[in-house]
Amino acid sequence: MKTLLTIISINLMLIINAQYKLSDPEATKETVNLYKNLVKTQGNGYFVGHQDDLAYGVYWKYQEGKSDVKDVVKDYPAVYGWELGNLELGKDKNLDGVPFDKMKQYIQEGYERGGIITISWHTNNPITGKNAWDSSNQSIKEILPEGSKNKILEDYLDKVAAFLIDLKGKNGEPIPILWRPFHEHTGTWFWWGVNSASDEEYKELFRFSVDYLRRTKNIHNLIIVYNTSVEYATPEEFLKRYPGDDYADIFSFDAYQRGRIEGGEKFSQQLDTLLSAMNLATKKHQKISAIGEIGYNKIPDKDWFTKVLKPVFDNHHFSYVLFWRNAGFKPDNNEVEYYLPFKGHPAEKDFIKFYKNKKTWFENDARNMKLYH
Ligand code: BMA
Repeated sequence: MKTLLTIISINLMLIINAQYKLSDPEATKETVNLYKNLVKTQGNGYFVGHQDDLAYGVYWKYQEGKSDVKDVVKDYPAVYGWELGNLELGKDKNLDGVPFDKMKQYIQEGYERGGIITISWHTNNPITGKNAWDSSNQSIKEILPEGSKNKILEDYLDKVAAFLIDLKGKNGEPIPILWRPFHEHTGTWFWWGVNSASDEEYKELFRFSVDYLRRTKNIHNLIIVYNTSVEYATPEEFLKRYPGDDYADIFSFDAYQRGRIEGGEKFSQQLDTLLSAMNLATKKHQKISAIGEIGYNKIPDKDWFTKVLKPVFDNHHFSYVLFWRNAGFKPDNNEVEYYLPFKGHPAEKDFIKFYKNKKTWFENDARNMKLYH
């Protein structure tokens, strides 16, 4: 009886997984392998990631091999987040000061060790020339095909393409990238957000950019991440600006706890709602789900990981979660920002507990899973 049930459930898994298809039919071998492995492992646990992990931590910058995560749990994160903002302007450092040539090395290192790479892009506003947070435009028509400023967007994408093309593994193979452009689009703060681009304009921007990288630039190592902020409660709302099945592989949202520690319960409930609604959408469209960004700045609650996150994470299927960056002190606005504990932080013990949980996968787990094979 038990064997029969196992056979049925394995076959059922195969049938379900067979419907999953990467949006780029020309994707490279390693990209297809990564995608299939993300589909296969989803639900058994989740990969844990960190933005800018290898570049700096709260009290250090650019030290070979160092990582706040590794200092605490003796393992690197499974997912490495990197950010391309300012690359489009021809600068040699991103908007947070990370040199692009170093970023390339870190990406190669993480990939060679078996980790997963995801990239976001707080791109400059091509209409006003100001930064990503300038949402003063009420339309983005000008930068879409036929628009008078379409060339500026193409020029930005050319710079992104050159960077992506340069990301190669030891054998010269393109490194698969989870590409998360025009993120948090349900919010109002970015120039591609809800107050600054209509739903149709947003979809067109998304499709145009993906097509440009795929077709014009012949880039086929991207797994595309569709990413909202927290402004939805139903799958329909989540998909309001969805560019279509050929333009997305992973569905995700970004969410942060803010304010008092007592708000933890409310944040758990919010995560539960966001994951439930998103997962109805992922099921319908046969896509992978993930949490694109998360955090509670400075982690004021020393039990946050196992008390607030773990219970709700354990109740849902999703592939990975990315904690935002350990920026430390930011001289530009005199603020301190970090989302994972460093050695000596009060939440260190709790994060180690979170690490030891079977469902959380860090780099050693990812390497053992041979995600690119
Ligand atoms: C924000 C903050 C900023 C940073 C931006 C892009 O959430 O961390 O300091 O410039 O992300 O990485």
